[in-house]
Amino acid sequence: MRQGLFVTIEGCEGAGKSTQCTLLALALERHGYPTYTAREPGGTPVSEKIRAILLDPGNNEITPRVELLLFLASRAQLVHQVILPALERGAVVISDRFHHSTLAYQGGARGLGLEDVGRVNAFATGALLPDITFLLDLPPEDGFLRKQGTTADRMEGAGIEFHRRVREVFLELAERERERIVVLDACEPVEKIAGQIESRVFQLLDQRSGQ
Ligand code: T5A
Repeated sequence: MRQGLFVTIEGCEGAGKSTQCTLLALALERHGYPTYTAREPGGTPVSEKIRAILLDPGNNEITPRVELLLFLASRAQLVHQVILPALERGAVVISDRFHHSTLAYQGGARGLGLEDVGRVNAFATGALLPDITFLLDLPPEDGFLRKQGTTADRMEGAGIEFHRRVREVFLELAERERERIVVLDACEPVEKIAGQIESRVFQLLDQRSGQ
């Protein structure tokens, strides 16, 4: 039975997701909450091998459907090997990206369709959904500026129009799921964003312990 809290952090390239996942985990651990942090794609030995295939810029023959299925294969392994057991133990699980990324990148920007992608994702995850999602929003150009000097992976090399579409779909999803997705301005200072995320997560944990 699921008892923990499942938090996901989403956004375009360089939005600050990894930074905020780390800060949230540290804050939770300081308060004594058992915490597990995962990244997507990846997070298990098998999923990390799939990540390497997906991000290798040399794999330019991968078709959109194969890309989708590889992201979901990585996620299925992560969910069943790590996330569900951690939630059952009562941990707070923080995932650096989850299904909203698949909807935005593969469903929207690659054109596979939100409904079809949503259905295959539900099959892969057993319909696991986050309790809350933080969408770190910023123009993709600004995210790429932050990553200047690093080598672009296969997804980053998809072009600026692709990444603009990703951002648009993230914002559309946030409109549709106002009860689950909190949109935060990723241009704000790191500490301010961290404070916003922490206060919402601790509020949810307090609500649960009061039940
Ligand atoms: N993908 C993933 C799909 O297409 N479908 C899917 O289903 C999934 C799960 C993953 C790729 O796969 C795609 C999306 C991606 O293209 P990745 O390497 O994990 O690849 O890429 P990202 O998740 O985008 O990770 P990044 O490292 O690019 O970005 P982050 O984690 O958002 O940013 P972060 O925290 O590393 O910060 C980047 C830089 O900005 C600074 C940091 O110090 C760092 O230098 N920074 C800030 N600077 C100013 N103000 C702030 N508020 C800042 N916050 C961070």
